[in-house]
This record gives sequence, C-alpha cells and structure tokens, in this order.
Amino acid sequence: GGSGSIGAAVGHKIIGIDPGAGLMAAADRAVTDYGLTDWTLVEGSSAAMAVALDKAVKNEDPIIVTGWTPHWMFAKYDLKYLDDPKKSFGEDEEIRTVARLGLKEDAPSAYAFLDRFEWTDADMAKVMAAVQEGAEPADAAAAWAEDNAAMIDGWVDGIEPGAGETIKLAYVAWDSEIASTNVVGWVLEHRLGYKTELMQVEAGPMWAGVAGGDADAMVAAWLPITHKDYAEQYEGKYEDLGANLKGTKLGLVVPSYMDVSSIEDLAG
Ligand code: PBE
Repeated sequence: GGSGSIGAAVGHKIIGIDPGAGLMAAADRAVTDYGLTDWTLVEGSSAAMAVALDKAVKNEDPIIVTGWTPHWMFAKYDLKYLDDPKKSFGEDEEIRTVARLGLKEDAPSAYAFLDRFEWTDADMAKVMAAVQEGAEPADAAAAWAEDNAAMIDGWVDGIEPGAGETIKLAYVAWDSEIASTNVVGWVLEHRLGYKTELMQVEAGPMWAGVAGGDADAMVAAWLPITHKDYAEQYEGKYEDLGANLKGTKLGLVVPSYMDVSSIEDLAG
C-alpha cells in the first residue's frame, strides 16, 4: 500500500525501548530527518518492545520497532531493517569496553582481561538465545563459557588471578549487554578469582557510574555514535579499552511481510 496507509496501519507509532538508549536518540533524529511529524516514538524497554513484536508477528499485524544487531530477534523472526538513506542511525561503530580511571592500578588482572576481551556477534548470539529461551543469564553465560573454554583461555592467558576483590560491572538490561556482562562476570569470577557485582542500571547512570568510580567497568559502550553524548559528557573521566565486538547495526525494524523498505516511505 501507499505511505499513508503504513502510518495509519501502525497508528503512527514506532515502538521504542528505554529512553536513555542511544538508539532512542537516533530514532528521534530519524523522526526529524525524515519529517515524520505526526509520528510518536513510544518509550518502554527492550523487553516490552520484544513482547510487542512477538505479538504482532503472531498475528501478522504491522509493527515498527527500534532494533539493533546483535539481537536474537533476527534469528527468531523474519525481519528487515528499513533503509536509512539519511543515515540518522549512523554506521560503522562497535561495542567498546570502558573502565574507570585507576582500575589498572587497583585491579590489574581484571583490567588486563577487560582490555583483551573481544568476541563476535555469533558468540554473543548463543548466550542471548539461551537467555531468550528462559535460562538465567548467569547460567547461560556459564554454559557458553564451558563450551568455549579455548577462547576464554586466550582471554586470560598469562594473567595472574586477582586477590579476590569485587569488580563492579555496570550494564543496562539490553539483551546484548545482559549476555556480554554475564560472560565477563563469569570469567572474572571463575578464571581470575574475583568476586563480581553486576549492577543493572539505566544508560545515563551506567556512564555516570564508571566516570564517577562507583562502577569499575562496562562492556556496553556503543561508540563512536550511539553513546556519543555520554562519552562527551564524561570525557577524560573514563578509559576506553577499545572494541569488544564489531559489526553492529541500529535502525527501524519491521517484519518482512510488511510492504515497506525505507524510512523515507513513512513520511506523508
Ligand atoms: N542498544 C543496545 C543500546 C546499546 C546496546 C542499541 C539498545 C543503545 O541504544 O544505547
């Protein structure tokens, strides 16, 4: 159908996630860039977005959500990203590990491992799928770690165990970051002798926590675009340890049965 009919079919709503997510700022940009004046970006959470998507797909109803890769939803459902010719969602970024200042001196073994930690979207997908199927995140991380002992050997090779200190990892309840944070926590606890505290917070407090030293590190920094505002706000107050996963993507996502291919088609 025509463009107007898509807007009408979904009530001119884009189903978003938590308001602190960089993805929401990007979706706001898209609303402006593409002139989607009568559209509403609905705030919620990753979990609520996934529930809405599941319900729509089961009924073959139209729906537009904010989405990102890596995410299990692309394996579970037949979905497509809408083209973004104006690049509101940016391109070419990575997930980075960010540590508080002083972690290197205070917990050198944890720091050395965090600096080395890097995996792929295929690795992350396995943990995410297990969680999505109902496993506790810590159990899914442990199972993945047992299946991938050789990779973990490489991450900790030559690093002396720590002295049993507690490492606080901040993260947001994004499916991708639940997976990575639990795996990193497992390695710190089971291979490097640390205790861990996994602090689930919103995106702003996650960055504030690492910058202020209340958290030791996060593996959930999407840069250079998605978390640009946070990175600029706290510049000089954290240490960027580089990529832990490459090959990410963000955008507006729809079920493949919808007759729409570009964000441009939503205007009017
Ligand atoms: N996300 C997943 C986050 C980063 C990880 C894309 C939802 C965000 O938008 O900030």
